[in-house]
Amino acid sequence: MYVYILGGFLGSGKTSLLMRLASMYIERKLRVALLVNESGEVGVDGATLKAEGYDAIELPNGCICCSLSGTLQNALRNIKSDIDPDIIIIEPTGLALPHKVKELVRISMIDPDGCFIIGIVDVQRFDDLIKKKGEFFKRQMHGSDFILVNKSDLANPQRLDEIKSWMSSEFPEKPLLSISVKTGENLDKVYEMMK
Ligand SMILES: Nc1nc2c(ncn2[C@@H]2O[C@H](COP(=O)(O)OP(=O)(O)OP(=O)(O)O)[C@@H](O)[C@H]2O)c(=O)[nH]1
Ligand SMILES: [Mg+2]
Repeated sequence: MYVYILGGFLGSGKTSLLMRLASMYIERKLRVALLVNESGEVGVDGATLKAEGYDAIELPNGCICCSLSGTLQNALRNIKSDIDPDIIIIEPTGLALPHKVKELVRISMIDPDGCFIIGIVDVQRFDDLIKKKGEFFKRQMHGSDFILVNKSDLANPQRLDEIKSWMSSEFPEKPLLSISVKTGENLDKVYEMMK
């Protein structure tokens, strides 16, 4: 069993990607469990600091496969014992720090074969995010095993290159790929990276 955590700011495309990946796994007859942590927070300008103190994740009632579980760790243990999927994909809120989620996975004792963080960057709001929440953004990306620059359909090639250069100078060791969940660009490559 492999666990993937989708890290990325509010609106970066986590849920969209989660659904596309889930259907790719299902098409290939793999069992996938999704854990989504709704933020319920809209217009959360001042909430970034609050998110930095995130210790545990409370799952919403609408949690896809574990509506009885109150916490991420319980949910993970229940998923493992009840479903035992090939893949678990977790979407924390856009204000969570994914490396903290990874730590929760580690101490939950579900003992996955691997646990990876996928960082998602929003092309459309890139400048704004860097300007207003640059430090938080970097902390969010810091723990990623690879980084996806999403919404490539909304940027011209030059702009896309600028963003990718910025990301690779900031995170030189991390694999980087531009994708569009909307058009499907490079999603097959993402799938390959995840196996
Ligand atoms: N043009 C374009 N829009 C996209 C793409 N991916 C996602 N979106 C749109 O971006 C918006 C936010 O996408 P979500 O998948 O809800 O993003 P999220 O990260 O789950 O958002 P939160 O859970 O609120 O943090 C939606 O309107 C999506 O349709 C893409 O590749 N291109
Ligand atoms: Mg979402």
